Amino acid sequence: MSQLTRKDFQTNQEIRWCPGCGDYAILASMQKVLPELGIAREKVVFISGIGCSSRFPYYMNTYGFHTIHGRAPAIATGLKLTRPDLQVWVVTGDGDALSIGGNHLIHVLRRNVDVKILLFNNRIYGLTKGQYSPTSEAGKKAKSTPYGSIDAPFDPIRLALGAGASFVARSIDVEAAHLQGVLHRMASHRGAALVEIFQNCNVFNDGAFVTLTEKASKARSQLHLEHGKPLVFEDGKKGIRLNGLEPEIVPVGDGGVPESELLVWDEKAQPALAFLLAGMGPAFPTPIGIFRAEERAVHHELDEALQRRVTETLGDGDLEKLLGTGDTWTVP
Ligand SMILES: Cc1ncc(C[n+]2csc(CCOP(=O)(O)OP(=O)(O)O)c2C)c(N)n1
Ligand code: SF4
Repeated sequence: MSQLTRKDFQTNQEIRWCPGCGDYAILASMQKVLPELGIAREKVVFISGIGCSSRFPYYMNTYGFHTIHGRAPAIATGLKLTRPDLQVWVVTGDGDALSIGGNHLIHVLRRNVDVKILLFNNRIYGLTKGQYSPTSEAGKKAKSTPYGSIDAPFDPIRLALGAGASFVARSIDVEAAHLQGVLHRMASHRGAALVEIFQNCNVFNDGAFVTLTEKASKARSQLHLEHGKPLVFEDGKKGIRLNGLEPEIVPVGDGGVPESELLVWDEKAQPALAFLLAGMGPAFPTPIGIFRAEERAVHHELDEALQRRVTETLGDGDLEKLLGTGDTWTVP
């Protein structure tokens, strides 16, 4: 197979995202990473639900399905079971994945289906023109909440950890190098891998992540999770220490605490710590990177093993016979 390039993954479709939308940067990162994986285009499939982000498969020169609202994980599960040789990516938005599709999302993670999920989180419904979403902050004024939302938002990272996801990460649309690094890790992970990507919807929720992306504030606002490294931010001047079960911000170095007192990140540790970091709250920097990466049994392999075991003891199945056993009756 000749070496593919980013261009090979672009299509001739007119891109129908608003100018300036964060989706463009995510698309560019994905198209940069795919040729580096060395997988044939016909072995790659993108499956989406409904939303602006879910238009993604049209812009990828691979196989793809633009499916129904919230149901991409179900379609991806079916595809992976019948064609385990394919690399299956799911593209979804915060509304698509966490509202109408919340149930499907938790089960694809629980089952550890070998799919890679890109969850574009712009904390708003983009396609339907600006209603609040399950990740919109309390008090959010939007088209559907003109006096402010009274709902507590939930955090996709905590939801994924709670569902037993074997790989959970967070990145940002405009942090290309970081996002591409996470995409590489997801591609090599065996099992369900989810990345929450903070994505700017410059039309209906502009600037939702501005403190994380602005040059002036990003060093104090982003906390990079790197396996085996102590948790430091603000150019190494501050760190995170655990005081019992409470994280605290401490100064590091001259006059501060020694680095040895800081929390050292372990993406393979039991998920309680990742859960704690994900919920640190607004007074803390926002963790970016891989919260959890764990090897555990993969859904389609468990299914294949089960089929082998049953066939060895009971022989090949016969669907007609199975349907005809037990109580059957004919409807006149
Ligand atoms: C069954 C059904 N209910 C509602 C809708 C309307 N709808 C389309 S997209 C969407 C939400 C999209 O928001 P999000 O997933 O955050 O994606 P974004 O557009 O922001 O990328 C909704 C409610 C629909 N298409 N189908
Ligand atoms: S509405 Fe928002 S999310 Fe949708 S294309 Fe426009 S900027 Fe992007």
